[in-house]
Amino acid sequence: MATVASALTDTLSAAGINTVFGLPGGETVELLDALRQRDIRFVLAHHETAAVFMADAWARVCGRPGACLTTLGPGAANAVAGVSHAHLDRSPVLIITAQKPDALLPAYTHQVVDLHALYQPITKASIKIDVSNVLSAVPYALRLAQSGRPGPVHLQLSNEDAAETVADNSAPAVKTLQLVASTTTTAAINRARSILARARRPLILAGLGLEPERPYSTLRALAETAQAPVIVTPKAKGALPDDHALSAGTVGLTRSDPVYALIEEADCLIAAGFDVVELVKPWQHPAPLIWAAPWENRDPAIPAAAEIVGSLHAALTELTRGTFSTAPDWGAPRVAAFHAATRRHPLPAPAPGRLLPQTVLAALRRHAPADAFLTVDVGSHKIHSSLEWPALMPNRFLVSNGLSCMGYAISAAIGAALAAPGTPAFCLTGDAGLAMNMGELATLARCGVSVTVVVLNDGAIDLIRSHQRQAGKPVFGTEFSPIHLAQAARAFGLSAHRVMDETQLDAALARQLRRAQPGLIEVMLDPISYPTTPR
Ligand SMILES: Cc1ncc(C[n+]2csc(CCOP(=O)(O)OP(=O)(O)O)c2C)c(N)n1
Ligand SMILES: [Mg+2]
Repeated sequence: MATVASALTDTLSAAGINTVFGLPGGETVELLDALRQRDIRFVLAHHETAAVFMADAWARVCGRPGACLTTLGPGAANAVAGVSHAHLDRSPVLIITAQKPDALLPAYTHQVVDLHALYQPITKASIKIDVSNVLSAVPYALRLAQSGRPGPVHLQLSNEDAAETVADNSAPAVKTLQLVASTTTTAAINRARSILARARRPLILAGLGLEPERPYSTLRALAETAQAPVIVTPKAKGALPDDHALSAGTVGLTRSDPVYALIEEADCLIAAGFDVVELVKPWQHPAPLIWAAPWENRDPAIPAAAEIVGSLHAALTELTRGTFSTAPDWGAPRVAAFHAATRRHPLPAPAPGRLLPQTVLAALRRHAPADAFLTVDVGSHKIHSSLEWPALMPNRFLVSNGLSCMGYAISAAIGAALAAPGTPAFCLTGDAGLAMNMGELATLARCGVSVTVVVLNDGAIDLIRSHQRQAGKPVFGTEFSPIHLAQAARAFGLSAHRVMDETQLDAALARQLRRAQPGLIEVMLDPISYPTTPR
């Protein structure tokens, strides 16, 4: 006899969800047991938000929704930062929480928080599951999470409801999901083509909306046909490989990213899956903008001269068929000149026994195979690596950028490595970001996947200290007693080394790649050369 719990897990399984991340409570034992019976791998995390980050990265790598499981009140509350990340980073994650059954309420209040109220603003829907709707609501939630602009969906299920018997035990097959509603009109395409036909300096902005369609070859064809430089947001890094002649760089890290100079020069902007949630300043550029995305231009709307809503692949293909009058000194020659002009000045010498962030990034690029994952946390190191990491493949640079939530990178590396066994993953994190989610080092050791955590020990929340210095204020509340992170990692069962020069770093990275086991490299960092450090 199927129960509500087994009907739910059957639907997850039919949708290709073979891994669920979470931290259960007493109110989730029915569902947990249904996962076991269905052979769905359950990855026990040490914090609920970490579980959501893992599910997000797993979803991103697999190209299908991720799922995580928490208990009611405290577990669901702990997951809120993770779900906010899935919301602002547009990630299709099902967050399944427990709750007390309606029959016990309102007399029973222990651990009861109104979870619909808590999750409604940060999810596409918050749905109570029981015997009456489990067969329809779960497939609907999966479809909703992926459609239009993707995002998280909350399912709430009590242990008592989970044990109820479902009359019809045949869970409906999840139909081929229609991910984007194609409402593209010929008029919109014609308008866009006529703007492009007049443009002398067209430029493409590619953002997180390339997911889940991944129209990378179409994007490249349009860029090459139009001779349009391509600027990506951090979440789209690698959509056009950074060694391509039209790859101009990354936007969205600071208010004065170098690529804003090119955006100012452009006389036509093609916004492909571009979501201003990734920018740290309001969008204010006068050049006519062609909007192409699987969702409407709202939330917030940016001024657009033409709007193509629907399949990005179809939109970019239609645009490529237009005519172009790009100036000969634009495109690849302009990108080459731009890179030459923005190349970094000579770097300062680091303090003895310390490495510069640029040395770390260059060593990582030397050692990491082109298809390796790099997950990056939030802080000065994120700004630096988002701007300067040469991404050679799409979907390999994973970052929290809509929410920009610390603690993301270690969990995302675990989720990505579980989704793509055999592909090495590197996690670049600040010391404060790692300390925030340190328990996941134990999850990493237990999972045994090939993740190398590279933690930058500068004893500071450096990005905030830089903001203080830029504001001319004394350093206050932004430094902490250094943690011996290699020692801490060993306590969690990881192989770990502290490195103090480039030779030691090279040796440690080479060792990690040979081992193909989880490990940690603690880099003693001198943050003096970060682009965010005031000069
Ligand atoms: C959960 C969360 N809390 C606070 C912040 C604000 N914040 C952004 S960067 C940062 C500093 C991070 O320090 P660390 O991880 O050591 O990285 P570093 O800046 O030193 O490279 C802080 C506190 C945030 N983004 N997320
Ligand atoms: Mg730090």
